[in-house]
Amino acid sequence: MKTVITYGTFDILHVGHINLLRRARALGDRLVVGLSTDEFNQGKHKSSLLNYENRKAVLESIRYVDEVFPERTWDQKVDDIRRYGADVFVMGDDWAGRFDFLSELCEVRYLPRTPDISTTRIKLDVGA
Ligand code: C2G
Repeated sequence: MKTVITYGTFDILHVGHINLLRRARALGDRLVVGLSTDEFNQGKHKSSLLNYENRKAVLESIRYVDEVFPERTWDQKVDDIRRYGADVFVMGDDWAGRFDFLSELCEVRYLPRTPDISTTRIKLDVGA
């Protein structure tokens, strides 16, 4: 069982998120997702429109996602990788280099972001 792990806020889900999740899942047999809690988002200076429970329910309904767990701190990734026995850590390449230290535990992959779409832009477009 090859486990892939990734993290994010996944607010107002869009094709950029789906492309990331689909490609991450294709790297293994299961994908577990660390979903930023509302409190952690404040620490990231990101306010999500949808709260954690809402974002979690949406992610759990996606065929590429096998499990969703809370991301509460920047420092939990090592423990998460060990707990899930993750073989591959995946993020979009806007994070390139930021998590290279995890390569001691598992493969670290940065996948190209999907261009021209972001939750921030969607919020601006709808005046949220
Ligand atoms: N993403 C993407 N293409 C986009 C938008 C997002 O590939 N057009 C990817 C991001 O690179 C990230 C994932 O989708 O890997 C989730 O994006 P966000 O919800 O914006 O997550 P972020 O705020 O980057 O949180 O500890 C890591 C953080 O929790 C990451």
